[in-house]
Amino acid sequence: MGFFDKIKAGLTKTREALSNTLGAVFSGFSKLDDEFYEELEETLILADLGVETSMKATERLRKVAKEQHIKEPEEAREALKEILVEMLQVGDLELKLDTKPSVILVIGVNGVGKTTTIGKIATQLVRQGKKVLLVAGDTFRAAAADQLEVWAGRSGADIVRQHEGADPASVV
Ligand SMILES: Nc1nc2c(ncn2[C@@H]2O[C@H](COP(=O)(O)OP(=O)(O)O)[C@@H](O)[C@H]2O)c(=O)[nH]1
Ligand SMILES: [Mg+2]
Repeated sequence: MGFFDKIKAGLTKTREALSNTLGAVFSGFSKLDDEFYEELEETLILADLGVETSMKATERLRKVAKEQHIKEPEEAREALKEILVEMLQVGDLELKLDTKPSVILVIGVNGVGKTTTIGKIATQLVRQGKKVLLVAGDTFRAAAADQLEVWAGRSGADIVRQHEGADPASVV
């Protein structure tokens, strides 16, 4: 499987959830009223697009529909497609790993997907033949390091961890 096919396959669940529920929104309304936009925004959020992106996309659709005199939900579907594609153009996101060693610091509030993302990145880098070391700098909860250890096992990366409450700097 090629790189883009892999990404496509990986996104199958998201894509299916999105197209099923979005389809229902567009076919469930006969006109583009406030209720339609509310339902659309909620559907985008539930399909994992993020609150901010969902709100932005819905606002843009309102604007485009007004400017282009779009009245039918079916036409709006095409307009939304263009809006979402445009919003996906976020520039160069490539990881720059030219230095040896390269360090990726992952930070973020609880539950946003740091550990899962670390697992995914580690898997890709290991597959590229790189030597990957996960470092469990979050020593606040023992479970955080346990979870990272599971991902190290899955991805084939090495791991450095310490006991709960250890000085994160000492682990790093
Ligand atoms: N829907 C969805 N769930 C995710 C995604 N990434 C992580 N999760 C889930 O979100 C929850 C928190 O993820 P985790 O990686 O532990 O977040 P962390 O606290 O930032 O380390 C877990 O149940 C993950 O399975 C994602 O891209 N989409
Ligand atoms: Mg975590």
